[in-house]
Amino acid sequence: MSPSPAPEIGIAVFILKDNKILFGRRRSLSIAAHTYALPGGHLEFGESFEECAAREVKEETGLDIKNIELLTATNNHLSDTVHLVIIYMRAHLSDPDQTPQNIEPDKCEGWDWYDLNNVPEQTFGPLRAMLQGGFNPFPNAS
Ligand code: 8DG
Ligand code: MG
Ligand code: MG
Repeated sequence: MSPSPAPEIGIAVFILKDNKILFGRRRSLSIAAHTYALPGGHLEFGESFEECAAREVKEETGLDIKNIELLTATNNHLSDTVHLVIIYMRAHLSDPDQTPQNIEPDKCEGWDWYDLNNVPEQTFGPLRAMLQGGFNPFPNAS
């Protein structure tokens, strides 16, 4: 008998710069192909959420981040075989002059900053639902 599928734990990071958020368009080999998503990845054994956020952001964009904070989590049972627990974090650039690099071009088409009021239409499903529901990752959000 094959083992039951287990939930995946993903960390997704809102990197905030002025009033903008960093998004990248995912390539076809990944889950949620062609959608725009936040930098992030899977929590590794023994890692804290903050360590995972800093590691994935560095691996995917080359950026160093600070003020890494937990925002919220969503529980997404998307199909018979896909169950994602997504932990959303927020962070700022350690050096505001840093620019994102596309370090994993096989996974991502490239990174760009988007205004909260003008995020790409084709956003990763659970993230889109959150943003359309009025979720605001900025610290001064009312
Ligand atoms: P890894 O192999 O480097 O550990 O992971 P990855 O290749 O970077 O993983 P990922 O697909 O980018 O993200 C991990 C999980 O999180 C994956 O099941 C998809 C899910 N996920 C969301 N929303 C978002 C999001 O906005 N950004 C990212 N990166 N992943 C997200 O549900
Ligand atoms: Mg990754
Ligand atoms: Mg990733």
